[in-house]
Amino acid sequence: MTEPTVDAPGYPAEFAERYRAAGWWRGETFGGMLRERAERHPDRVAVVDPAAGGRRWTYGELDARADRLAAGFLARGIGKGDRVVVQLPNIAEFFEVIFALFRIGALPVFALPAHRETEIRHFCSFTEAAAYVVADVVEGYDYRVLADKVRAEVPGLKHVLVVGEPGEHTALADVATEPVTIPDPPLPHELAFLQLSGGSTGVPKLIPRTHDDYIYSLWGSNEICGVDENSVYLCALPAAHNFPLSSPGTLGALYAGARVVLAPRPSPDVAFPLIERERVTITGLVPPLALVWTEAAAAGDHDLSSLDVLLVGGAKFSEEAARRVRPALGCTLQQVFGMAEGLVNYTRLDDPEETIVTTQGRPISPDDEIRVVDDEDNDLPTGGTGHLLTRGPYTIRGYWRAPEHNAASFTADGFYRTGDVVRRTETGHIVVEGRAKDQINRGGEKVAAEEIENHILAHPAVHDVAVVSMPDDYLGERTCAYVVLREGAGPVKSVAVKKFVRERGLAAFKVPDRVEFVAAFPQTGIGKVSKKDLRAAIAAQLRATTPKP
Ligand code: AMP
Ligand code: DBH
Repeated sequence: MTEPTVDAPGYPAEFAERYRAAGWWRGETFGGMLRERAERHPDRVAVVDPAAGGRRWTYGELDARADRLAAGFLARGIGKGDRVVVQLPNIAEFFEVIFALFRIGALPVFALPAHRETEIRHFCSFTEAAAYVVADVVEGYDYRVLADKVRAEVPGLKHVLVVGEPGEHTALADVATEPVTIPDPPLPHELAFLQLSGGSTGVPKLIPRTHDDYIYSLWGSNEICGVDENSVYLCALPAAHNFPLSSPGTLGALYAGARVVLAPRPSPDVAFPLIERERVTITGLVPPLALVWTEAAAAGDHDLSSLDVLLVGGAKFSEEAARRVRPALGCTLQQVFGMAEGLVNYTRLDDPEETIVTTQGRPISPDDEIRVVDDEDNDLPTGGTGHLLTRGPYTIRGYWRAPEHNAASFTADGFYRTGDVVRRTETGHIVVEGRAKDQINRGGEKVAAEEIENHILAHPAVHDVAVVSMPDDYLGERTCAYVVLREGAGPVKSVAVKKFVRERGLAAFKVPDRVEFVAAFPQTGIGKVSKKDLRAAIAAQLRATTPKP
């Protein structure tokens, strides 16, 4: 095995050699890539941040800022291999911070702005983070208060760095110093960062990505999505999420020497004026937002004619909604079915419209190995519906510090068990048919049933709980918690259960949308809770109570 780290399985040497020989792994690092672009075109705009009165950082400026902040991190004792939890909104400093960390070989851990105390505490303690980076107040929420709590609970966390007013903590602006020579810069095959998995287990797992493998997913995506130096990518989703980060995302755009425009929010009232003003050519959305944009575009108040490509992914995009994109927005729809663990599929820009609206695309790489198997891992013939397993030049071989999960999530020969149920067409396009993992996909936001069940079980009146998905017109799915109360427990209201989960300090999207109280759960033949029956029950109940349009 090559050794990206002792903490996670690397790519076996024979595969690493193959991926290098094929030209997928180019031997670049993120730090080196930004330097090269900055030297080539220092005055080209890299990042447009309409917040903070509107800032435009050139490649030269971003590069210089990353250098200064890298030196500041080193001066504070943050160095190669150290983990730094980064929880920032869509602001220019996000890139300054991550490129500074990339440069010194410290590993960003990509938290989302929605995460709260429980998740951040876990990220900081599990990764033994040296630092936690936040912005002061975003959308009315004070992240310094969150940082206070986390710091009190995670003694090893030495630094809290704040973009803006630092309060009790350290201002990020005070960290940067004169650039220094980096003592031990990261190598291309080494880890670059830890990405989060939507997960299906009690706590979110961390995904170790290398410079080589991730950079391949960037330029591979750029070629497929038509991103070049003239592109303008609008980052409408949370920047730290794998989709807007890499498919082809902000990092793909920076790799191409293109321009990144940051949207503080993805709603049409914010995004459409930015598209018009900055002549945005490409962006990515989850299905619920794509629906909202399609409807809002009909009003015609903004000139969206610069938009060439709209990527939609993160959750299944219905065929019906997909058909409306081109007429409404005047751009090509590109479906993307990806995962932070690696594999990313795209419909191609020149695919027939039928393929674009009815499939979730095909892999980036000729070296992406795809298997569709039955419950016993037997390969199915083309067209058969089964479990998707994958292995390839940018798909991890194991989660970070999770040997027991790895045994279940990967085959002995290194295929990742995606948990998705798919079929493949004759053209090699993948159609997502369902899911075998115990997860709810709330319009692209993943909720691991077990994680929420554990929190609800902590409620003193709760005897047992099962969290399942229920169909939803807007999000595709929402969460429903079926609860069995303890014998003799007084009546509990569903709002009380929701409040209980919220107060445990979880991201709002994990609070159950609905709580149903039952006397007992339906069982499978072998006496396990039948989630299939619970899903059917709530779906039937919703059908019976929602009036037909
Ligand atoms: P994660 O592993 O948290 O990065 O989430 C990736 C998962 O999101 C995939 O395994 C799928 O379950 C789901 N997903 C992503 N894109 C799509 C899509 N276009 N259609 C259906 N499911 C998707
Ligand atoms: O859902 C995802 O995680 C996802 C979707 C589209 C992703 O990671 C990606 C593209 O890269």
